[in-house]
Amino acid sequence: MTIAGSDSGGGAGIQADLKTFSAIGVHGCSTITSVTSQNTKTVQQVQDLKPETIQTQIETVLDDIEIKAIKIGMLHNKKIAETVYKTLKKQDIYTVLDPVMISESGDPLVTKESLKTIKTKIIKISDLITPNKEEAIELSNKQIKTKQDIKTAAEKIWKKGPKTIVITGGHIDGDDYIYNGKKHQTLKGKLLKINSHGSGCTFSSAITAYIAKGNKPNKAIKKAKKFTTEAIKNGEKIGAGNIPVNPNKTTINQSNRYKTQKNHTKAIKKLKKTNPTDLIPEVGSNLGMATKNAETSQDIIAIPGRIVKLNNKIKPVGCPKYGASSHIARVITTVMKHNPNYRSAMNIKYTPKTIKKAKKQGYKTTSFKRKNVPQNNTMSHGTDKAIKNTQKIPDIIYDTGGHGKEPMIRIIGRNATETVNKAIKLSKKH
Ligand code: PXL
Repeated sequence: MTIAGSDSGGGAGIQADLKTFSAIGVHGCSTITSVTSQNTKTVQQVQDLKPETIQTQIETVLDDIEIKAIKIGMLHNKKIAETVYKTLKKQDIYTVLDPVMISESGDPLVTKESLKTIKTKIIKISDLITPNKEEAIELSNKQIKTKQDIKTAAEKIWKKGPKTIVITGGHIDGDDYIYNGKKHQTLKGKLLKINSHGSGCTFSSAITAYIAKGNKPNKAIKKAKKFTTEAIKNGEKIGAGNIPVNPNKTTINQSNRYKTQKNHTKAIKKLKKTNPTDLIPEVGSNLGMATKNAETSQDIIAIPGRIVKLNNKIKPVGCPKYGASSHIARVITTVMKHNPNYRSAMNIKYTPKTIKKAKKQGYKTTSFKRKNVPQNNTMSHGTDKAIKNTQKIPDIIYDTGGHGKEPMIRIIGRNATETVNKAIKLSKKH
């Protein structure tokens, strides 16, 4: 469960916490403390909920649902902080405190009086705390200028109650500093040059989720750092101000990669079963498929070492792998620039008869001449040139070769199985 404020801009607070919980695979409950009216630039208004409403949210959830860990975020006024303290102190649930003080836009998120309750009471009932540099200074009454200052501040905060202190390095050098009462540890990181929004909320709720899943604090912190780094990198500029983190994009990307791989594997299986060996050119063939929103060849799955003809059988040399091709990947990325729904291609042997057969079957064919495109990056230039002559994405882009270059047909499809089905229909055997 998260006990935090709502961010109408969807980047931080309750919204970031619940996205994080679901991305990590736990059921998230929420107690909303305040409703903020904000966008990527500013916090326009803060409406605090009544203390009773906060108390009943917590109690109603705890009364029925087995809460494994709690994260505390924004506690705007003293009454709210006191209520959370009073309601939670009877509990023995692992509690992570994100001692929120100021938003990324520079607006205050807690009153002076509330901060006092956080510093004296809320901190006492917290097992783990995740202050950034400024928050650590406030909590420890200690300036932070050197690495030794970070350690001293952590030790001072530890004395207030939490068993684990993580001073986050987003405003320092990207490393996180952990102290558990016995030893100091540095968790290496990279300082990202992104004005992100919601990273602190995401980090503390990721720790909470990993704790809820049974991880020890140190493991949970490590996993949460990795998770948060990805969420920051995946942020998208949706407004004029700070860039909200995206805790779910990695999961979605992984799911897209899995779906793409499944389709590609099915296509390769069909190719082996139907065995159209006459389609394999001298240099070998490859079948590629890109994920949705692919950006580089690393997002395109293909066969390492290509597909060859061996003992009259179609043989993929290696196992399907992302980033395994450069030629077919360049064809695909170029096609996708014209229409992102066409994410697959396969090169097959060129013969004039094959082109004739394709035309007879109603395939849309187009071609380029090697001598008319730059020698470097022929696949991209050639594909681009060929498509520019057409209204629709063609089924086939071919060229009749050049000095020392085998002529080639490239079949284009929306996915790998469609591409392979188009190819098989051109084989003499079918
Ligand atoms: O990042 C701290 C934070 C916490 N909670 C809410 C916020 C913010 C930052 O803007 O809006 C609701």
